[in-house]
Amino acid sequence: MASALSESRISTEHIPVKLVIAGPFGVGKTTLVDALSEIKPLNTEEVLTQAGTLVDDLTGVNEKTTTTTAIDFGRLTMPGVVLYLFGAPGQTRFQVLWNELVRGALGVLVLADTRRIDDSFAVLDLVESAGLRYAVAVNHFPDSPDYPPDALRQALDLHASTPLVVCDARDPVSARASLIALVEHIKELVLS
Ligand SMILES: Nc1nc2c(ncn2[C@@H]2O[C@H](COP(=O)(O)OP(=O)(O)OP(=O)(O)O)[C@@H](O)[C@H]2O)c(=O)[nH]1
Ligand SMILES: [Mg+2]
Repeated sequence: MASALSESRISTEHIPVKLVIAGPFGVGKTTLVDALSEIKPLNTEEVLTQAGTLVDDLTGVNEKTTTTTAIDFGRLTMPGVVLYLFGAPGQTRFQVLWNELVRGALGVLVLADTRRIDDSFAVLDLVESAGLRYAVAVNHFPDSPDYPPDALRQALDLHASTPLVVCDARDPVSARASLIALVEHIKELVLS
């Protein structure tokens, strides 16, 4: 989406920052990158086939017709920084791309879905074992259960300082607030 969110022009004053958007299959990573990007986002979507129904669980996202097969890419300019957003593919069979994808990334926004919390564990393990800074954004769907933040934090086994926000990945304002939570967290860690 060519966004009116980002009015500022990129200059040498803008520090380039690479961020990765990760999370399980169908959690809304591509949707979030598309909602935020001020340039036409790069997508690598392929149509979901009948064969994939055996391995890709469409529970809760049965309207979904495509899946990311390599990356999503978008850009968002904020005061002083230009964020380069790299959306990861969701299925564990694409984890082979992970090391390349996160190389040079300043942090990761992990999207989660409260209808299938367990699905986030694999990606959280990857992020933590790579020592990456991260924040968690719960992408809220109409039938998502609302857990108290403490219960959710416990279920996801998050450190007390890890930001946990709820967002609507389709909404640029909400999606942007998730990224800001991540960027502020990174800033705190880098400056502390
Ligand atoms: N209701 C609702 N639907 C959403 C939301 N975010 C995404 N969707 C829908 O949910 C589906 C999944 O979105 P994607 O953005 O393709 O998910 P993804 O994480 O990129 O999926 P993979 O790349 O296949 O892992 C799509 O059909 C979206 O339209 C949301 O916040 N609310
Ligand atoms: Mg995707």
